[in-house]
Parts: sequence; C-alpha cells; structure tokens
Amino acid sequence: MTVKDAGRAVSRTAPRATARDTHRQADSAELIQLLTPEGERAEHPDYPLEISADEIKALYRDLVIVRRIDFEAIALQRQGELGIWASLLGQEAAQVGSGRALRPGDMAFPTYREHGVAWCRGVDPVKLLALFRGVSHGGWDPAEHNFHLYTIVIGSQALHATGYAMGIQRDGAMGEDGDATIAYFGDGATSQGDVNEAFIWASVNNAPVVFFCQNNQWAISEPLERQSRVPLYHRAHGFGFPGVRVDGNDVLACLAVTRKAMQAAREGQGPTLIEAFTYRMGAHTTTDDPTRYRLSAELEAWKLKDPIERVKQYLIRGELADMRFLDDIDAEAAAVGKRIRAACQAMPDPPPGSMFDDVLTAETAQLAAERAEFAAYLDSFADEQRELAREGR
Ligand SMILES: Cc1ncc(C[n+]2csc(CCOP(=O)(O)OP(=O)(O)O)c2C)c(N)n1
Ligand SMILES: [Mg+2]
Repeated sequence: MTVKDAGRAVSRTAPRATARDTHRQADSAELIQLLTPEGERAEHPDYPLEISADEIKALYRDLVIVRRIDFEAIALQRQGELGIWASLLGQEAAQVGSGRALRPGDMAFPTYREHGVAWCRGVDPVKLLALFRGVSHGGWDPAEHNFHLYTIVIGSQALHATGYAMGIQRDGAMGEDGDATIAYFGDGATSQGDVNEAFIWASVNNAPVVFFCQNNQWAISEPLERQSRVPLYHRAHGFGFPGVRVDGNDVLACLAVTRKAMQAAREGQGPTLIEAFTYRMGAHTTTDDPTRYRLSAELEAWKLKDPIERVKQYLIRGELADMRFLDDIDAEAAAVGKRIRAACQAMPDPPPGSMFDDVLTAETAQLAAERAEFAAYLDSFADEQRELAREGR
C-alpha cells in the first residue's frame, strides 16, 4: 500500500461510524417540519404558519422554475456555453422558503449556489448565466435587489453580512418594520475562521443577522462528519445565540423558521443559526464527479424526500391544484428555460480591456499603467492576426 493509499484508507474508515450516527440521520425530534416527504401537513408549536392555497401554489411555481433554471444551466455548461455551474438541485426548498421569508429591505449575502434566493430577490437568471459564462465580473447591482454578489471565498460573506447588520443597527434601521440581513453558507463553511468570527461579532453585538446554513451533507468530496462531531445547529449555543435545525427540503418549514428568525433579528433579539438539513443531489459543480466519493444509495434515499414532489402531493391530495395548474407551471418553466438559453447564447464577448473598468471608482496611475500594458500585449498579436488573414486562415 502506498502512503497515498494508506491515507485514503484511514480517511474512509476512521471516524465515520460514530459521526454518521450523530448527525447524518437527522433526529426527527429536533427537525422542524411542516410538510412531510409524503406531502402531509404537520404542525409545530413554535412555528404556526398561516398560509393560503394560493401562497403555497406560488411557492410551488418558484420551486419548479428554479429547478428548471438549474437544469438549463447544467445543459448550457455541458454544451460549452458556460465555464462552470454550481447546481442547486435538491436545495430548492431551503432557498425558496428562506428567500420568500425576506422583506424587500432585508439584505441577503449568498455563496455561489443561491440561484433560488436570487430568483426570489428578482435577479434575472440571465445575469447568473453571464457570471458563470465569464462575461460579467459581478452580475447584478446588489443595491437594486438587496442581494449581494456571489462569493466564492468560502464563508467570507458571513462577515460581510454581520458588518452590514451592525451598520443597520447603528443607522437605527431596526425595529418591528425594520431591516435585517441573512448570510447563506454551507456545512463546510462552518469550519472556516470567517464564519466563526462572524458568529462572535454578531453575538456580542446582538447584530440583526440570520445565519442560514444549508447543510447539504457534502463540501465537495468531504462528508459532514469531517466538519463537526456535533449537529451544526448545536454550535450556536456555544456562541450565545439560538440554533435550530429545519427540514431543508420542506419549503413551508424553511419559510416559517426564517421568517421568525429574521423578525427576532430586526426586533433586536440578535442572531439565529438555522441549519437547513438538506442534500446536494447533483455534483458540487459541473467540474465534479460525485460517483467517485459517495454511494448512490445515499442519493436514492434523498430522492424520496424531494422538495418539489412533496408540495405537489400536498396540492393534489388536498385538491388545491388540478392537472391544468401543474401543466401551466411546467410550461412557464420551460419558457423561462428557453428564454435564458437564447439570451445566454446571444451574449457577446466583452472587450478584453473591460476587466479594468470596474476595479476602482477612479482610475489610479498604477491601474492606468496596467491597462496600457495589457493593451500593448494584445496589440502584439496584431501582426500575427494580419498574417493569418492574408493567408486566408
Ligand atoms: C476560503 C476557501 N477555501 C477553499 C475553497 C475551495 N472550495 C470551494 S467550494 C468548497 C466546499 C464548500 O462546501 P460547503 O461550505 O459545504 O458548501 P457547498 O458547496 O456544499 O454548498 C471549497 C472547499 C474556497 N472557495 N474558499
Ligand atoms: Mg455543503
């Protein structure tokens, strides 16, 4: 056995058996659920949710459309139209439920996977595609949607959200009708210093921020048990604020739990950690192959908890929606898919020098010099291009 193989063998066997019992299987007693995987409505004493049939149908529409956007984006990447894509498959309910719990004045700080939250904040999915196509450096105006830019540096947005929340506090913009922030991050991110520092700052300042952790069980190929020996939501208590675990595949529970935590934050009760217990049903990104490191049985088990299917079952069983409604939603989702596909394919390449445009508000001498150097570099290919053109190549 080589040293590399030995390392692999150890990491496969060492701490997994006990840790798996600890938090892979969410104890139903601690999991807040308002809609079972079978599509039956459940009640929870701390989270009464009054919601109309039309509101549930609107959530169903969101879920179906964001899954379609994701499906289309993966296909576009496979066809060479996008550089990369981080799929949200399986996490639609966590994102739509929490996204729809926000008020217009709240500020959301996403990772790179929050396409469902972007949808809820009114960001045109075409802008997400522009980012992953590499023709846009940001994608959208955060102030227009109260939805910050995607953040690749794992966990750093937890600090941004906390700092922003402290600003809200100092501006006196809190209160029953005031504002709060929400930071999205994954299970892997909870091991980052930035997230732990954000917990401390938010806690001691009583900042109006909600930490929304989508525990999708994996950080690329690292399973949850390599991040923590205790359920993630338990960690909040050590920092001095409440933590809750919600069924992340239950859109109603995610809505109710996030709404309550945001309200507590805006009213001055400080932060909450929400652990949305869910599953990344696809690959980490389109560059990843999960069959190399996880068992297909795990995916099969989670398919039975699909976030969209349970809402559909609930609507059908209760005769709240008929086939016509479901078909119309599918048709609308297909139309969104078609529109964004066409828009993506039609995106022009930006001039290479435009990458210098949005770096600073006012150009410095150093930036001007770098821009000039890059322009000269591009010009150095001009003769070669002319030569090729003359040769008809
Ligand atoms: C600071 C930092 N370290 C490492 C990486 C590489 N990286 C990208 S995604 C990822 C895993 C993140 O897992 P998790 O927080 O569970 O989020 P998920 O992708 O599952 O949504 C890592 C380590 C990074 N982007 N930033
Ligand atoms: Mg993860």
